[in-house]
Amino acid sequence: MSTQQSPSAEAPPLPAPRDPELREMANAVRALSMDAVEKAKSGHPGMPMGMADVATVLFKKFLKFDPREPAWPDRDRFVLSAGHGSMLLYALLYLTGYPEMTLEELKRFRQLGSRTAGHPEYGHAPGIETTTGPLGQGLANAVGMALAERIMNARFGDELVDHRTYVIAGDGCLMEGISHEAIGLAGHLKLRKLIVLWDDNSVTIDGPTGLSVSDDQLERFEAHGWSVAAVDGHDTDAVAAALEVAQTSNRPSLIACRTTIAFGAPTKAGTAAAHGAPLGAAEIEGARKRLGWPYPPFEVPEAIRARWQAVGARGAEASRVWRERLAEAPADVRHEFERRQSRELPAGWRDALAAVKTKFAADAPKIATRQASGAVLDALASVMPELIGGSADLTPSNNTKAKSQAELTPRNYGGGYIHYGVREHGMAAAMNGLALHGGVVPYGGSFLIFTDYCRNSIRLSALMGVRVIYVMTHDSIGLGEDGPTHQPIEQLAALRAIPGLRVYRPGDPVETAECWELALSSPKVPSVIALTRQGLPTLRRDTQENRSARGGYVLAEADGGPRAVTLVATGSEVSIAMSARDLLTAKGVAAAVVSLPCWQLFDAQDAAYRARVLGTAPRIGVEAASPFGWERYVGEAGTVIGMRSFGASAPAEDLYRHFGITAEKVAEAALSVWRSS
Ligand SMILES: Cc1ncc(C[n+]2csc(CCOP(=O)(O)OP(=O)(O)O)c2C)c(N)n1
Repeated sequence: MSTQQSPSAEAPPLPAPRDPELREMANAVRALSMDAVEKAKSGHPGMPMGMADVATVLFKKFLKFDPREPAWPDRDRFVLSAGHGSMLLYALLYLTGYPEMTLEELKRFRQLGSRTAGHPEYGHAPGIETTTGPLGQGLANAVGMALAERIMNARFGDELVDHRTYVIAGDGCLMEGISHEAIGLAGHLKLRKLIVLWDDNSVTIDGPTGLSVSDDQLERFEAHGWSVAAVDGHDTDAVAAALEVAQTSNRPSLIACRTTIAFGAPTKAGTAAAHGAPLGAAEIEGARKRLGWPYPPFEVPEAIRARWQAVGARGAEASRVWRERLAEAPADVRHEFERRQSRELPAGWRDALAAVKTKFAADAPKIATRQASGAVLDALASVMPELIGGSADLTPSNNTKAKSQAELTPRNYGGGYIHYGVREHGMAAAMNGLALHGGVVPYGGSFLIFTDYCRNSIRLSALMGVRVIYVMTHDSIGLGEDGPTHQPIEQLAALRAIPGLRVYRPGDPVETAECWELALSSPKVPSVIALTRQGLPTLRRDTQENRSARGGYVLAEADGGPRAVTLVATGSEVSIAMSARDLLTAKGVAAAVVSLPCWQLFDAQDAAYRARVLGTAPRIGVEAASPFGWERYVGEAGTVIGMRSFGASAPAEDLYRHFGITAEKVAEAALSVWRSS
């Protein structure tokens, strides 16, 4: 007989719960979480076990949702920002009866093709409101969701839009820099229907939080204009009381919930050991004993299941009544609401855009593409009420504010323009939240160089497939005197490497209008539109077809004979290529110019089209950026006129000359390639 003590014998008994029924419900979440992580042999049991009591109170008493109508527009949003605790969310969705979150899915936790991915992924199952995992992102998405609610409420009123956004965030979320931007923005905008439940368990991966952080989170949030409260996260009455108070606050609310990570586990509770690894059979057995959960893995007794199902059924009546209200709303209001929910754009937007494009082609202005973009926005904003613009404090540089757009402020959520402040990352993550919420189409500006500051949010736009439009100006050394800290070099290549993201770099005003049309017309695709600071000539005078839609096209075919050389360029370098073509033509060398405003769209064309555009003559790539990636268009041995170092501080024209990105240099390179071909 073994003399080894079982873990439960060593651990003190758990204090009696405030409400045994709620504790049993929470224990169902705990057991499913430990079992799923154990079966997957990977995952994070600690956080779901620690926050099970808090989540049970939230779902049972507060959250407005209806598993049978998971897309109900007026549902409360629940965001699990601490995405590593994904089993908490999956268990809740299963227990409350989301039809697609079956027990089988819980058993397939973290397996290929399951809905129960390692971290919650938007689109895998209804009820997963956003993709979380990179800490802090969910919290910052939630700011966008809560803001979208206020925007839609300003337009459609309490009858149709009146819901809250709840977040569970961990120590990690609050340590990440993005949380600073997010909570500052939420406090400033007085997003009173945003409620954050902080899993205040004082444990991260490395050990106790005392190893790395001594922030007073309550004072911190308070300083940002939030209401704050601190409760024992295992005292369900206290959690409920704090949530009750938060409902009435006129500011966003933080509730610090003091919890024990892996609550119930006999030896690992309260320690980092429970954070991110299966508990192991003995520890699970001990936890079952301590929690008073004698049931086999993945089994929830009928009585407890029934209690959870009642929670899931609680919102059905409210959702039915809401649908009735929508049906009874005046037809124009209902149609507008439904149109915006369906992500369909209003009649007239393409005409408005076509009018600007036609004017560009007729007037042939020499303007920066950021100015052209500004003119496009002026035309669109008045016909697209869902367009919500903004900039991270570069409004006059990004040309992102349309003349008709009023400022969005806590006193006017009906405004269409957000001053995000110097918060690129917060802006990008909030835009993801705006897009995910629905009813609005967000775009926001900064300098292209600062896409590095918000890259993870851009990546998540692409991973989730949401229509967020990043208007990124000052897209090369062409920005001039601000110098190498501001001049993007590798950013285009880095953005093009993100799967599913469309990176547009229009070469003139007409292409700028075309790229905007493309970005808006794809409801499940995020876009970066890279725009110049410097003026560019209008190259395109034809407007019938959106030629940018194929990603690349022959802007100017070779004159007087078959192509001797093809110059392939993007953005501001298309006009340089056109001038080089003139120089080459004068020397009797027939050069074609291909404009390539969107690599992703060009790569998606059939091989015959791409071959026709690129031709068989030697090719030169021209782009004032890192040549990384250009080999696919010019060949392994091909020539790229680009940037092989950081830039420098000087007027733009001097820089172009200094770095050899001129029509003369392009023509020279073309001649040498042609001669040796
Ligand atoms: C941006 C980011 N950095 C690092 C990680 C890796 N990571 C996952 S969980 C975690 C610790 C989080 O601690 P906490 O929020 O307290 O969660 P708990 O230990 O309570 O589960 C870290 C560093 C991550 N997911 N995202």
